Amino acid sequence: MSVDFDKVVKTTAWSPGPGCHGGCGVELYLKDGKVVKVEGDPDHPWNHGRACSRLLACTQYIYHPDRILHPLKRVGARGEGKWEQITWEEAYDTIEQKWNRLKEESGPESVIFIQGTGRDIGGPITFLCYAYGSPNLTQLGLAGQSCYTPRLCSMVATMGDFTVADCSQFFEKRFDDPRYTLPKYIVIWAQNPMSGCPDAFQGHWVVDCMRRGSKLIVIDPRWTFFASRAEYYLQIRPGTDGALALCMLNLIIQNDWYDHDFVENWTYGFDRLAEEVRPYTVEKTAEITGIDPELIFAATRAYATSHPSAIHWGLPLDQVPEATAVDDAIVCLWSITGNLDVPGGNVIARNAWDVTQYPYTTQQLQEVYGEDILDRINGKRIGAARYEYLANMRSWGQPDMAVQQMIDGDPYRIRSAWIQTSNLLGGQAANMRKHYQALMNMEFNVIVDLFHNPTTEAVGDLILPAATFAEKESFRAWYQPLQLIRPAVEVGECRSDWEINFELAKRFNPSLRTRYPEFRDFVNERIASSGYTWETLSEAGGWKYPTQEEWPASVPYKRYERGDLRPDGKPGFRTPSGKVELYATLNEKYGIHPLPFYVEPPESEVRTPELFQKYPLVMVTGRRSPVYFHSEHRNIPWLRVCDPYPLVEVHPSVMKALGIDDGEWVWVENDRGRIRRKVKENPSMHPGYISVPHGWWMPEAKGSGPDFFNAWDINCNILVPTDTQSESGYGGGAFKTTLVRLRKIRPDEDLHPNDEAEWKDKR
Ligand SMILES: Nc1nc2c(c(=O)[nH]1)N[C@H]1C(S)=C(S)[C@@H](COP(=O)(O)OP(=O)(O)OC[C@H]3O[C@@H](n4cnc5c(=O)[nH]c(N)nc54)[C@H](O)[C@@H]3O)O[C@H]1N2
Ligand SMILES: Nc1nc2c(c(=O)[nH]1)N[C@H]1C(S)=C(S)[C@@H](COP(=O)(O)OP(=O)(O)OC[C@H]3O[C@@H](n4cnc5c(=O)[nH]c(N)nc54)[C@H](O)[C@@H]3O)O[C@H]1N2
Ligand SMILES: [Mo]
Repeated sequence: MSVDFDKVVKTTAWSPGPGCHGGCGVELYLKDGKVVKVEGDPDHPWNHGRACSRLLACTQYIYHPDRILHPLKRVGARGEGKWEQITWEEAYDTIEQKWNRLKEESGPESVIFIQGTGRDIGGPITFLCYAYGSPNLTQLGLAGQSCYTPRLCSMVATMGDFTVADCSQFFEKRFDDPRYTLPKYIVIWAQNPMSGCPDAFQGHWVVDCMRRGSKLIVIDPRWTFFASRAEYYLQIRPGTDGALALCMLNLIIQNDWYDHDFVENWTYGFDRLAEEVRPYTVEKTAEITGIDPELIFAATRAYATSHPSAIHWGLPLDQVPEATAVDDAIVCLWSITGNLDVPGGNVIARNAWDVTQYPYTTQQLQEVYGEDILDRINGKRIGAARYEYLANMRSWGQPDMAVQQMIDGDPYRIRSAWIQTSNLLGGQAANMRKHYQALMNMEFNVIVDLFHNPTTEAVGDLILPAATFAEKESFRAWYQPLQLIRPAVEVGECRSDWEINFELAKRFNPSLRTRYPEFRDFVNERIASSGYTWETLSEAGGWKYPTQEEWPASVPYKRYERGDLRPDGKPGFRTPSGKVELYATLNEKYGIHPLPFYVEPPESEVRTPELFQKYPLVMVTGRRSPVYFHSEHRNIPWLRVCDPYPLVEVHPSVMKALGIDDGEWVWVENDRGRIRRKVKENPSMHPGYISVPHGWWMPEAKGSGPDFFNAWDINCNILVPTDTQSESGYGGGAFKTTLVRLRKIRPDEDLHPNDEAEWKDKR
C-alpha cells in the first residue's frame, strides 16, 4: 500500500497493537504526526521486514473510534455502563488515597495486582506492586499459572537456564553466521508457532529452517500448517504428552540412542531416570496417547539419531496435570540426546547482556529488587505456604487460590484489584463465573486498558487509558537483541504502562523519586550491563546483540564447557550439582517428585469415565487465530473479516450423529454452563476432540450488563474449571482437556443461558 508520508520511525512492536510476545522491528510511516502505515523493518534481524496481519492493521487499532482516550470513573452502579471523564491527577489521587487507607486497615497484601500474558507488562506491574508493598502479583484466572511458567520453572530446576529451538536467532547475521548449523529435525510439540509466534519466537523461523532443509515432527491433536508439512505427525490425545515423553526417553535409553559423552560428563541421575521411564513401553504408551506404536518408535528414532535436532514446545504442555513433570521429561530428552546448547539444537536463551526488565526467576528478582525479596513477600503471598516450589521458583501468587481467597477472605481479605493488560472475563480466566464473583467482591477495581471489554464494563471502578507501542517509550530484553521501543505519536491522553506505574510507584515509595528522577534513568540503570544508555542505543539503531568478548554468557554455544553459565565461573550448569539434573534435587528440596512422571488429565475417559459418558467430547480450547491476540482485535475491521465468528470445529461424523449442519449455531455444554458456537466442519479433527477458540466477546454488542458484550453467551471459559493445579502449584489448567457435549439449539430455548439465577448454585 503506498501512502503519502513525511517521516518514518523505526521501533519495536511489543504490545499493545499486535499484542504479541514478538519483538518485530517495524517502520511507522507518519504524516502530520499520525501513523498512516505500518511495515516490517527490512533491516531488522528478528523479522527481516515481515509483518503479521495484526501489525499491518495497526492504523485501525491505534486510531480506533472506541479507544479510551481519558481516565474514566464509574458513576452508576457496576455494570450500568455509566462513565465520567476525569483528569490523570484525580485518578492518581483517588488510587493513592484508597490504597493508603487499605494499607492502614488491612495491610498492603489486601491489594492484588493482576496481569495478562507476558509482554511489556512484567516490568511495570512488578515495579508498582513492590513499591506499594503487596506480595500478591499474579496472572489471575490462568489456572495453575499454566502459561510458560511451568516450562520456565522446570528448566530452572533441571538445568538452570532456558532454551529454545535454535533458528539462528541469537546471531545478527542469522542463517549466514558460520557458527550456526541447521537442525535436522525440529519437533514442534504442542505448539502452533505459525499462528502465534509465542514466547519470543517467530513462527516463520521454522519455515526459514524448512526451506534450508530441516524436517518436522509435529505432536498435536489438531492438523495444523506444520502438521500438514511434517515427516512424522503424531495426533496425540490431549493432555497425554507426559506419557509420550517418558516413552521416548525409554526408547532412547533402551536402544542406546543417547549421547554417552554428554550423559556421563554433564548430567546427574541418569540411572534413576532410566529406571523411572522403563514402564513406558511403546505398547502401553500407544494405548494412553492414541498414537500408533510404530509411529512413536519411528519419530523417536528420527529425533534421537539425527544430530542436531531441536524441540520447540508450547502452551498445552503447561496445561496438563503435573505440567512441571512433563516439562522436566522434555528437558531430559534434549539433554540426553546431546542437543543442549549445540548449534541447531536447543540453544540456551540468555537475554542480551543478561539485561532483565521482567524478572522471571527468583534469582533475577533478587538482582532487581534485592536479596531479601523472598523474605519480604513470601510470608503473606498467596500459595507460598502451601507450595514450596512456587514459593522459591517465581514470585507470583497462585491464581486458583487467589480467586478463592478473593471470595472467602481466608486467611485474610483481599479488597482491591489492579488489573493491567488482562481481560479476565473476556478470555484469561478459567471458570469465568467464579472470577466475576471474586471481582464483584472487591471494593475498588482499577483497570488499565485501551478499550472497554467485558471486564471493564462488569467490574471496573476506575479505568486508565493505556498507550499502544507506537506511543510509548520502553525497552525490550526478552532474549535477544536488546531493543528500544521509541514513541512516535500521541493519542488522546493515553499513557504507557511504565509512565502510569512509575508515577504511582513514586507516590507509594518516595525514595524512587531521587533514585529515578525520570523513566530514562530507570532504563539506563536496567541496561547498564550493555554499556549503552537509552540515547546511545537509540543512536546505534535501537537494537544490539552482544559480542562474545562483551558478554560471553549471552553468546552460544556450549557455554557449560566455557564456564560462562555459572556465577562462580566454573564449567557446568547453574544447578546445585553443576550438571543437568535429570533427577532434580531442587524438586526434591521443594517437596515434589524429582523425576519426570505422568498423570491423566483431571477430566478424561480414563480418569472420570462416568463424566465422560455424559460429556463425551474433549474440548481443546484456545488454538490461536493469527488475526487475534486472545480477546483482542475483534473490533478491528480488517482482522474481523478474516475470522468473523466464535467457532467450534467438529469432525463430520460427530455432526452426522447429532444432526448438525456446517454453519449451524449449537450449544457446547457441561455441568458448569453452556455457550453458543457456530459449527465449522473439519474432517482433519479427531472425532473425539473439538476445537474451541477462546477470547470471544462481541465488541458490537451492548457493553453494559447483563450483556457485557455477550461474553456470557460465548466465552468458552464458562465451561473450564479452576482448581486443577498440580503438586508444584504450577500447571494443570484444564484449558485443553475439559469434557463437554454438543447439542442442537431447540427453537424454544433462551439464547442467553448463563444468567445468574439459572447457574447460581453451580459455581
Ligand atoms: N480457554 C482458554 N483460555 C485461555 C487460554 C487458552 O488457551 N484457552 N490461554 C490463556 C493464556 S496462555 C493466557 S497468557 C491468557 C491471556 O489473557 P490476557 O492477557 O488477558 O489476554 P488479552 O486479551 O491479550 O489481553 C487483555 C487485555 O489487555 C489489553 N492490553 C493489551 N496490551 C496491553 C498493554 O500493553 N497495556 C495495557 N494496559 N493493556 C493492554 C487488551 O486491550 C485486552 O483487553 O489467556 C488464557 N486464557
Ligand atoms: N495470534 C496469536 N498469537 C498468540 C496468542 C494469541 O492469542 N493469538 N497467544 C499468545 C500466548 S499468551 C501464548 S501462551 C501462545 C500459545 O501458543 P502455543 O504455545 O502455540 O499454544 P496453543 O495455540 O494453545 O496450542 C498449540 C497447539 O497445540 C495443540 N494442542 C492442544 N492440546 C494439546 C495437547 O494436549 N498436546 C499437544 N501435543 N498439543 C496440543 C493445539 O491444537 C495447537 O495446534 O501464543 C501466543 N501467541
Ligand atoms: Mo499465554
